[in-house]
Amino acid sequence: MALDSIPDQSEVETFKHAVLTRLRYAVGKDPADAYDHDWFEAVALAARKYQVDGWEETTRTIDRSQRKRVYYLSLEFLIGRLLIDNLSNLGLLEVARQALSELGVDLERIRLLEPDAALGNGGLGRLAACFMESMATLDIPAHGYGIRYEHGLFKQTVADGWQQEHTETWLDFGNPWEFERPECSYTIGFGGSVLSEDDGSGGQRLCWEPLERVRAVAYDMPIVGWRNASVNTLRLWRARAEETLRLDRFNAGDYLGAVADTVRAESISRVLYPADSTEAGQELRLRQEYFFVCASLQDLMQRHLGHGEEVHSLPRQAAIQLNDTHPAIAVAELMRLLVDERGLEWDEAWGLTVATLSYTNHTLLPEALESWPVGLMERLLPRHMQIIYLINAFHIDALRAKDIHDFDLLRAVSLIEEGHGRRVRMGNLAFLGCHSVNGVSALHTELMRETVFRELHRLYPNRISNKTNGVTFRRWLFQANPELTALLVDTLGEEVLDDPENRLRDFAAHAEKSSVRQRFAQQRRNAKERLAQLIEENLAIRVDPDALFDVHIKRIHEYKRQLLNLLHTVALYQDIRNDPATHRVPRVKIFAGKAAPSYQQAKLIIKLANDISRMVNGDPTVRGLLKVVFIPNYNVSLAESIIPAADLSEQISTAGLEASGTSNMKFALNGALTIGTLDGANVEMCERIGPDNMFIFGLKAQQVEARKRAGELSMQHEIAASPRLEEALIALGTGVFSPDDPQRYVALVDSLRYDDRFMVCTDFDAYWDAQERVEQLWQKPARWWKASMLNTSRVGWFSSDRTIREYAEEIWKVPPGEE
Ligand code: 26Q
Repeated sequence: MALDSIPDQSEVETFKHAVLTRLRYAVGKDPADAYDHDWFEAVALAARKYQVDGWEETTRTIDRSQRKRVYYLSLEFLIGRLLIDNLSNLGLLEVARQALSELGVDLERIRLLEPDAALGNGGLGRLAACFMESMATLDIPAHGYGIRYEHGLFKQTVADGWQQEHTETWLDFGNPWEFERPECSYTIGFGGSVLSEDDGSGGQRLCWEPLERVRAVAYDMPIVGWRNASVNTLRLWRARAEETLRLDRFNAGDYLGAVADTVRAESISRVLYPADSTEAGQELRLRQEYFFVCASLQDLMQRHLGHGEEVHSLPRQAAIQLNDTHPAIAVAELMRLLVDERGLEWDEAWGLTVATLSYTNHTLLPEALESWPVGLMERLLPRHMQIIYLINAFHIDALRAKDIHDFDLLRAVSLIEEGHGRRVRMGNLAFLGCHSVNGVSALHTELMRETVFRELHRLYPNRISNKTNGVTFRRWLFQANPELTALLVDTLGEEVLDDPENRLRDFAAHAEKSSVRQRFAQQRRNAKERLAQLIEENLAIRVDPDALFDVHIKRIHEYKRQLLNLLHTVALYQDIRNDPATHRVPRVKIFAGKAAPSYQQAKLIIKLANDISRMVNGDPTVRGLLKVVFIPNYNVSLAESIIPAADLSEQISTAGLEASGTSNMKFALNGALTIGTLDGANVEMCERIGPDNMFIFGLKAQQVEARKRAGELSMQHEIAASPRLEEALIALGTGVFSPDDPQRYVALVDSLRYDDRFMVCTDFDAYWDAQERVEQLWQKPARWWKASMLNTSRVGWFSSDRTIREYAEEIWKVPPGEE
């Protein structure tokens, strides 16, 4: 069914009935006194009924067929809103719209009442959500495992230009998509000691006696594939105390002590860590990691054995994918389960572990590589620490046996980092304990081989492979942009909905037709008008929908170089002031993104964006030519509104530092042109979209490396050679944008001048020139629209369906279902 086709009336009646029944019996309301939120809940519960029917069927079919299952372990699932996603994949979107309209309710209005489930920080979490949807669509029997955080990523507001964090409360009104499974719970141990006991046959067995025990309770969310394919499960764990009230303490009058253990236990699933790169190892984070790994492994082992299988067939029946090193403790935990609890020999257990597990790396930033202090590990997970030492010893012995004695090599591949304070390197643990290690774009994978895993890669040359990221087109095209989708269906036929990867290519032929081009331009104009309205409602700033919308939305990070864009904004502003007559392209610079609460420099960048915004928007001399907006509280829903309205997508990270990027793909899919460095997946996008349809600039990864090696981080030459840059830096440094505190950006400017780690100054001129090319093309609308349509037409390969097929065939060895 096309997204806008007319629904069958009997289906509409059935759905209406389903909604009314739920409104009455589950929500407890009569239509006459139902609030919008009551309607939202009733509709979600009605949709859920259809999901559950499919869910039972999927579960039964998979159980019967005994197909190999995929387990996707991730501390983050950035799912966003689910109502439209679910209705649309169930083929019920128009049915629901019609049914509700007959009941006098507007689906568009109630869909906004759903909280945006933000159980993730950014790219890695959103990738996990796209993958879950693609696996269901491709009929791959998959289970996602994670944590049911009570509070997702903080809500961001901006006060006087500064980021403020507020607790996020997505569960306040309950979650209609989840099923609590109190009967499905496991005990998770922490601390204590390791005892040696008789194994009953004359030998000794080591046995961990934890001091503290917490329960993990399952909450399941059904994940439905496109056209109602499979319905898979996302199982999130909630921490509960084993004993809610210590009656002994209570009776002794120690009321607080009686609940203290409960608070401590339940804090594990209280809140998502709001950092997207590792910070100094915090105990609670390690507890979260072990908690969900331990529960998930017990659960999948129980399912495996429950089906009459024995442990040895685990790798044949299960593939466990680790989303970054966050679940890497799984290596030691699976060994513990197999050796201590099932009595397997070490070598046999190791073979099974490696064959079952695989690991995806998402970062090369040295400060983001996860490691834990040995002391903390010993205290919290004493048996795991022993196992890690053993893995390390066997590993180093095996190398020595192969006559490898090179001290530097042995030090680099060790699981233990010896420095001031010994630490466990989770990346090396994951590399050794998994049969497959993958990067997320071609460039990133190549750099993994050359940098972080250089030595391990020499020892295991076949272990690393590349799986370039993708995004689900159901959410990022069909749902986010129904108007463009309708145009695609009208020009390419309904097949484009089922096979956009291949069908979109044919859209290129239509780029020549002026009627299609006009409609294409019109839908973009409508999206921009809607975004302009959103901006006006939220920020009371008026922007012109005919201006070029230049968009930079993502986590705020120095390597993502929002600063480079802000310097360009300042330079452009000064240029316009100096000579308004030479400027012909009205532009709106749109920024959005959250900074980790403890990342001071990132918070200062947000303040700078807001300072610049206030100054520029208030200056009558540039009015009409430049506007700057920072939209607060960037999340999945906001991305869905902004991306279809973007003309220019900023993907300008320092080359070599962005593992892949995924918003770059979403923008191109919706027809934005990319201004970007040759970094992450931009490289492969450029190969497919063509350099004429993107604006590529700046140092390449190797050049960045060469400069770092040469120690050329002082930027005096570059700055002296670029009067525009010098002028922009002077303006910032002298408080032109911060008259209330002229010193505010002095340190920031100094760091750009004397230690430009992210090469902002080096790339400035090249970026300026690329922006000039943008303006030249913008002034030739026919050429711009053509390039824009070619972007949509040529990004089909970046579908997460393609990515998942590669994982399934090359890593998991699961045959695709009958698509
Ligand atoms: C680790 C330990 C303690 C606290 C926090 C963390 C932590 C949390 C999240 C570390 C990293 C992250 C998230 C990383 C991330 O989102 N990486 C992005 O992954 C995308 C999907 O592969 C890529 O497209 C991006 O390039 C990459 O930056």
